[in-house]
Amino acid sequence: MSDLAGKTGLIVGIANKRSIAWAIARAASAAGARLAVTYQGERLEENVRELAGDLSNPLILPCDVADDRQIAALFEGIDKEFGGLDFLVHGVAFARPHELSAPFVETSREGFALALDISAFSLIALSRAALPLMERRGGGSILTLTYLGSERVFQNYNVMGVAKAALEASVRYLAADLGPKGIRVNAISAGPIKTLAAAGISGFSSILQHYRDRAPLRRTVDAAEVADAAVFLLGPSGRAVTAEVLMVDGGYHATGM
Ligand code: 0WD
Repeated sequence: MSDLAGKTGLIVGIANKRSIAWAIARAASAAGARLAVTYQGERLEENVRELAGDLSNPLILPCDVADDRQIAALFEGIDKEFGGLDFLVHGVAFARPHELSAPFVETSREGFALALDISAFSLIALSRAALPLMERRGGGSILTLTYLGSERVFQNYNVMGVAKAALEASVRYLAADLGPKGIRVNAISAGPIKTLAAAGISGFSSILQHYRDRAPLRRTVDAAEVADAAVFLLGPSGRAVTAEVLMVDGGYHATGM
């Protein structure tokens, strides 16, 4: 595949080799893109640097999406090196353990604000910072990752479900705002995949089994399958698609009884 040949992209949300954002980075790189990848703090720097060794000529920069100065510095660095940006992948989410284990009614004000800030507002902040760089390229494609917990109740997903609902609404509002500039904004709603973030949700294995039992394809999905759909949305094949939440979940979302 060379759908992304000559394009430059930014991938935010790589924690380790299981991260969905990493699968997307690999697929985008294989499709010909040159990438900037970020790490959140020193804790993840080594992981990300090691993984990025597989990419061709990557730009590796820090970015904690809770910090406006780091966002500004990130885009300065990208501007300097790439002189513009064709696509952005947002694969970031966070909720405190308390909010993922206590009954939902016990959600704290701070825990709610933090989950919504990191998991939803950050898409707006990154899109705003990417805007001038994408305008310089005559358009762009922005992609985030969401989950069906935005619409339906999954045990222990709690405040993250609320954050994903806000994220999906943000996709639509950003798409309306940026569409006239040729910038598309979409989300992939992935089926459950065992990653670091997923490990924070107790009972996650039983969610996986439920998908194996009930999804029309009778299996779970893997990160490489999500990445293939991402390359479609990021590249020219997806050029007429915006404001969309694409389900990549083996069809689970369509099931009732
Ligand atoms: O089943 C799953 N794994 C699904 C994940 C199903 C459907 C959607 N998703 C979503 C997640 O909600 C998230 O938005 O996909 C996205 C990527 O998640 P992932 O690949 O499952 O998880 P992980 O590999 O942990 O990457 C998320 C990363 C963080 O990792 P940890 O686990 O260390 O918090 O988001 C990053 C961090 O690297 N992150 C941040 N990055 C910058 N600034 C921040 C932050 N403040 N907080 C978290």
